[in-house]
Amino acid sequence: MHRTFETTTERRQRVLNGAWEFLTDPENEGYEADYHESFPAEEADRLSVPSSWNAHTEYADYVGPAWYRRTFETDEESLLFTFHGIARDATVYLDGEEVASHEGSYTPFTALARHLDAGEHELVVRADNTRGEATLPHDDADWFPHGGIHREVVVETVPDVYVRDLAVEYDLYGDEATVRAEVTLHNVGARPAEPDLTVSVGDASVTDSVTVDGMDAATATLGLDIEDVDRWSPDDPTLYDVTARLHGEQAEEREGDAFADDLRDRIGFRTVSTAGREILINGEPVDIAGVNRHEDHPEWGSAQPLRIQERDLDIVQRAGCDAVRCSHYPNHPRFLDLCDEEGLLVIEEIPMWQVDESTMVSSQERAQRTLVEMIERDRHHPSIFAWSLSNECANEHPTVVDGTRQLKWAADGVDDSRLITAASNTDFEGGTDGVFDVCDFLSVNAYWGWYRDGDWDEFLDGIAEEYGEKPIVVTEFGAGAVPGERTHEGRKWSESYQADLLADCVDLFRERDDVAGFTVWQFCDTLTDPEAAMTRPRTHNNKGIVDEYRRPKEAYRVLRDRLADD
Ligand code: ADA
Repeated sequence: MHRTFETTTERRQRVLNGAWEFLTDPENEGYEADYHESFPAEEADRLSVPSSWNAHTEYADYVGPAWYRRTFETDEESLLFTFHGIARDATVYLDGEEVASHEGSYTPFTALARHLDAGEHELVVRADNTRGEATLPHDDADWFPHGGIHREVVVETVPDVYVRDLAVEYDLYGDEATVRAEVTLHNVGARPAEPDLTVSVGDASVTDSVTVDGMDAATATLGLDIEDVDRWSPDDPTLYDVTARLHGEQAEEREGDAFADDLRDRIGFRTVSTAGREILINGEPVDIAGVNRHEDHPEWGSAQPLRIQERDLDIVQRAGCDAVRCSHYPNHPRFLDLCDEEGLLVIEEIPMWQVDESTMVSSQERAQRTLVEMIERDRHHPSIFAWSLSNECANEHPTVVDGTRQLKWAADGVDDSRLITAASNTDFEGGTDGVFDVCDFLSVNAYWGWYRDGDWDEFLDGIAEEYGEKPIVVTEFGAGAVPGERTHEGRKWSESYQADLLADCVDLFRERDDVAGFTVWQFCDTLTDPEAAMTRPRTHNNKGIVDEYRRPKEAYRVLRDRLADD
């Protein structure tokens, strides 16, 4: 499953995992109208879904378009397809007709096939992992451009009137909550419908009837009050089920034809705020001690089987960490479920990575779309306490500041219950950061002791002075260590150099009252863009505290020892 819990009880849900036919298309010969009939199945390979094709030795370096194909059987019914992640651009064809297209590897998109005939149908997906100047991320991003269907394809049987979306907001007063649930219904039938809609949160529920015209959508907002709320907190991560359920009989013409559909998610009640230099959850200060985590594994590429997600989280927690920065993109939704369950604190980011002034303009629309898609997908996760708008952009330029402010407005429009941040290396580069103004807390990336010599204390003093009374989180710091490189001298690229630097930094950050926390760069060694091979030994970013197979380096032990006494 793509989540850790059932998202529906009424719909028949299938995940189209397993082997799909696969063909690369280096010449970009494109799609012919009858490709679904002429797909050269005898030439096609078989590739597992979900996975990235680059995790298969034969396609390890392949960047370009490729085709996937499979068939499936269905009864006469309407099907809702959700593609949870295709890297990077995708076009989907059902029985030869284009039914969806989407840009961006890390956010989902859907396609609805209305009233399909019973029998066999064909799904063809064109995926292209080529990056360009204005794509997100752009073509200089240093993490590997994995391609393919790397997250689940979920197919659900939906009735004519179904719940298209459920968005829940709440206000908390002590142990009472006022909940507002905005539910969008879609009617793919010709006749108007008036189903009963019940929204439940834990044991509380409210019912109303909603009118939705034929071939139309309608949004209803239902409110309910919850008493004796058990708050979600890192120490006690209580979750509540929220369900939007359609039921009742159709009034006329379709006697006996009952509505039956549901969509389920989970929320946790908690507040997020700042006070002076502190980040507060439920009004209590939290010390953020975490890691940056890319979705990367030698056997799976950017795909994430449940076991890897569970194990990664276990390794993070065993180090004594309580936080994850999803660098640099929306993570798999099931990983966020695990973070909710375990009480982790999460910063989630969009892949606006090292963008200059002109790219801030040319990629603004894409960035806003990705941001809204991320927040709409993830707004119910209590573990996420901050949305990060960008990483290391040219924040000294007014154009970049303006572009980032527009992103903040876009985020606020969907969810204003979390903190906003943007990770900056501007001061490390010797400039002044205009984006910090837009942020609720300052996310600072710096590599003193690695790329450059310098004094961390002085640097942080400067930040604290320059940007006023806001919490500081050091969101990136660290050193590269080739796994197994152990030297008496402790030179760069050795595990001991990395471990010593990490120990000094962590001690310093924890001593300073103005630093609310840190996230180590990075959790595990990850594959980099081949272009970076000459500066990244093994074509990996070796700053992981565990290697790519999650074997601990000395830095992991040092971090665990440091955090153990908490
Ligand atoms: C930057 C960037 C990371 C990574 C890191 C490094 O800070 O945000 O994605 O590239 O540098 O290892 O140099």
